[in-house]
Amino acid sequence: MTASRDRIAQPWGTRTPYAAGEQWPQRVDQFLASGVEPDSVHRWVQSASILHSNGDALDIAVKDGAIVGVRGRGVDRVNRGRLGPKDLFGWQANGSQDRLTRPLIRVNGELVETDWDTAMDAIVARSKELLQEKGPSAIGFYTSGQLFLEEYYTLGVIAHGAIGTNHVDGNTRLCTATAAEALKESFGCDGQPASYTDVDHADVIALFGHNVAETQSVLWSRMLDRLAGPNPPAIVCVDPRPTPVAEHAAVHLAPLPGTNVALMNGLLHEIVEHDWIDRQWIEQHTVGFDELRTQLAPYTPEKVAAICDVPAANLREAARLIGTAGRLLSTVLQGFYQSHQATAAAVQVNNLHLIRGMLGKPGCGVLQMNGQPTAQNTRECGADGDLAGFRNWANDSHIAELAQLWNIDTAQIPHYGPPTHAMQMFRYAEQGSLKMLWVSATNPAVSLPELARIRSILSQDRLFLVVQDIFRTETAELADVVLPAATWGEKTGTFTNVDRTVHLSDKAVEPPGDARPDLEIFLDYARRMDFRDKDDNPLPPWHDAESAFEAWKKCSAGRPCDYTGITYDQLRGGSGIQWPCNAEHPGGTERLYTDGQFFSSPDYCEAYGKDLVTGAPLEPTEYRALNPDAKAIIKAAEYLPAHERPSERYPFALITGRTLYHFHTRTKTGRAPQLNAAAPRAWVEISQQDARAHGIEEGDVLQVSSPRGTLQAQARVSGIRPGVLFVPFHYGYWDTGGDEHDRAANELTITDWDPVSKQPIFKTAAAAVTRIGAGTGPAPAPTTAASAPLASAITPTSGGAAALVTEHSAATSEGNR
Ligand SMILES: Nc1nc2c(c(=O)[nH]1)N[C@H]1C(S)=C(S)[C@@H](COP(=O)(O)OP(=O)(O)OC[C@H]3O[C@@H](n4cnc5c(=O)[nH]c(N)nc54)[C@H](O)[C@@H]3O)O[C@H]1N2
Ligand SMILES: Nc1nc2c(c(=O)[nH]1)N[C@H]1C(S)=C(S)[C@@H](COP(=O)(O)OP(=O)(O)OC[C@H]3O[C@@H](n4cnc5c(=O)[nH]c(N)nc54)[C@H](O)[C@@H]3O)O[C@H]1N2
Ligand SMILES: [Mo]
Repeated sequence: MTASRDRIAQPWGTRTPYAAGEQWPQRVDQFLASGVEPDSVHRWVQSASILHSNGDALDIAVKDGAIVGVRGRGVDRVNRGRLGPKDLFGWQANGSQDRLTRPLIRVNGELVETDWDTAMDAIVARSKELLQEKGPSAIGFYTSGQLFLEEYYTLGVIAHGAIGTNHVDGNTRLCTATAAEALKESFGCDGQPASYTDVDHADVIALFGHNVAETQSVLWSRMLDRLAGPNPPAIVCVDPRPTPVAEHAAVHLAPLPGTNVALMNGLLHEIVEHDWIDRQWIEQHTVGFDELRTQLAPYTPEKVAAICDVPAANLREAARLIGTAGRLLSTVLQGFYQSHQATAAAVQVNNLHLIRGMLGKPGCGVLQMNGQPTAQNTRECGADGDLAGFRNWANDSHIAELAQLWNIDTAQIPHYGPPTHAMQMFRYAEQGSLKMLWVSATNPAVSLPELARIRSILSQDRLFLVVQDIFRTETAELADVVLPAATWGEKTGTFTNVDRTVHLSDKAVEPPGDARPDLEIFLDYARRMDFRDKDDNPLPPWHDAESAFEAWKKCSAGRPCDYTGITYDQLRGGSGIQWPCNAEHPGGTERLYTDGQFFSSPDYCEAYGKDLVTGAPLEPTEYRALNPDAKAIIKAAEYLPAHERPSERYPFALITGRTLYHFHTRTKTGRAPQLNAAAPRAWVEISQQDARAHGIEEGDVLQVSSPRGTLQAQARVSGIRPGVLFVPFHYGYWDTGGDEHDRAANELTITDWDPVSKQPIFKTAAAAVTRIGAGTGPAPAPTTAASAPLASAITPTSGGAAALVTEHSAATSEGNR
């Protein structure tokens, strides 16, 4: 059956219901530019989506050397052909007239066009000068979760190996540092235990601070199809906003922001009290349960209800569902990772599974979610404050392995302390010890907290700032040298989604002008710097994407993220493949920890762990004493109130986050007409109760202020819980024509981070709101999801004929939700 749907109005498309244990039916979504007939497409080139972490496999339609559309890949295990709105429409940004096509260099205060030799020679001259005068610690790299595996591994080898700086991190610090840390704390190593196929088997799915409907919309379609089929799962939702997940939940807990640890301790308390635990599994496979039980004692439902401001009865009901589930799947994302006590809270979700023995079986597992499409690879390849192959910086034999692989001296790889985290790198730049910062594929002038401070750091004369992007972003405007990159569709490489599925993305078209793939840029830098290994061979020795991938395979051999069984050829044609994939598991691995064995032995583990409250690292000897036999680690944490709480002057809790139609700082989605029209400007979500108390109506212009700054936007009176304001963080000022900063959420956010994962806190701050005046109509916020208005007279969000998408499936039932 073939249907045509406005996929701005109906983001999740047509339902294809299925029952527990069945395979998710295929539905192939296709969108082509207007006027392009399917049979006029010249080539379909294999890839996967790059605007979230789901890894939806797709083919890129090419006609006359240009991208003209996309089609989902029905054979793929991840999406079975489906695509989300950003996947369907976002590719149009590639063809934007305002792509960067030539390098830029600052001359007399202005950025002017130049050639590659001039741009690269300026970077090389500054690098050499700094290395000679100040040493490697004067140079830092701030990269992304949006490049390809081959690019991260190359950057990691250049930074950690050839230069020897410890200052290498990614925007993944803002994104999934807590996911990685929570996995290390509980299982001794990064790597997702679960698989997306667990959605097909679960009978309870619990989502913790995760608005999957808007942020991994195809994964939500999978859950919706289970909900529409026989014996559907019960959904538990923990989120202060009325997300689509909350609407479909059997229990929705809407805690005060920043109280997640109290809430989790409350759930665990009930589960232990009722003995809904698997004692034998705990005994055989874990350490630390007794400390947990002691820690939980005070967290009675009544006490927790008071801290979180949720009804005690709902807490009990959520605990009962989770505690009695036969097959429990949990997901965790930014409502935990970017909130107060991030790692401590995320680890308590792992604990739910450890005390119930719910791991490594169909329908049982934890997804400590990723956000960005390639964040998993930033972590695996050591471009973000981890070391390549999930190696442990505090284990000398792991450093020796890397030195041998890279054929350099062990002493050349910095490991005197943990790799520097992003917020600390910006602090070093502020203080002046970091003198050159190379930013690739991220836009910190909009995405970091407390933007007034970030602007002042990045604009300093004494900081040499290199920005490698595809557009002239707010950050590029502050650079000394801007390098024009080729992007997805214009270069080849691999990347790995949340559930360890590796996809290949092939080059479909030529990049615009002189733009070059990020991999080529990094390798060109290495050649011009003349980096060498011990035998005087070029370092890194590889020369293109496939040779970089082959080198990475050697680095991954024997580690949890083992890619040795994967080749580019195997990734072409069929479905993506889940790592580990090696001689023992030639077809890949669906679930980790099926045998209750963990990657946590003291000699093998990625990290020795930290104190969940203070972040103090454990000594190797302490870890060995705690966990000699490679078990999973149950770690308890007490709840502590957030540093910045609502006060008389700033009476609201401010949270920030996403909408379905935009990706981050909108450099791509703001240039896709259907997506931009669906959410053209920023807004502020406020509850009806608070709106009434402040004389605010839908569409009124508000000023929101925090101790850091202010912004102005129209009010959306929504079902958000009272006492909380929500602002989307997508809106910078590249497209306002001016330099006014007062619409970016990060003007308001606080410079503070989780002590364990060092992830900045974007979801716990205090703010005040003032009504400035009436607006011209309702807020420019979508009506389809969490930002839906309470007022019914507002025109629903729609993309009209321009957003019609073809959906092809064997059998479907009608309806969007
Ligand atoms: N459409 C879209 N999709 C995306 C992205 C995008 O920009 N746009 N970005 C991708 C990336 S990089 C990421 S990291 C993911 C993020 O995906 P999500 O984490 O799902 O998205 P967010 O909107 O940041 O936050 C999720 C929810 O956390 C809730 N929340 C806020 N504070 C708290 C709290 O203290 N406790 C609890 N329990 N909940 C809280 C918010 O109400 C919000 O609904 O999305 C990915 N997918
Ligand atoms: N207040 C608040 N702030 C947040 C968050 C929040 O929830 N609230 N979320 C945080 C999270 S989870 C994230 S992931 C970050 C995201 O923050 P950023 O990473 O700053 O956001 P993006 O807009 O994705 O920036 C990516 C940049 O890379 C460029 N680019 C795209 N493709 C390529 C390529 O192939 N090569 C190169 N060289 N460049 C490319 C894009 O044009 C864009 O400028 O924001 C964080 N900041
Ligand atoms: Mo993210």
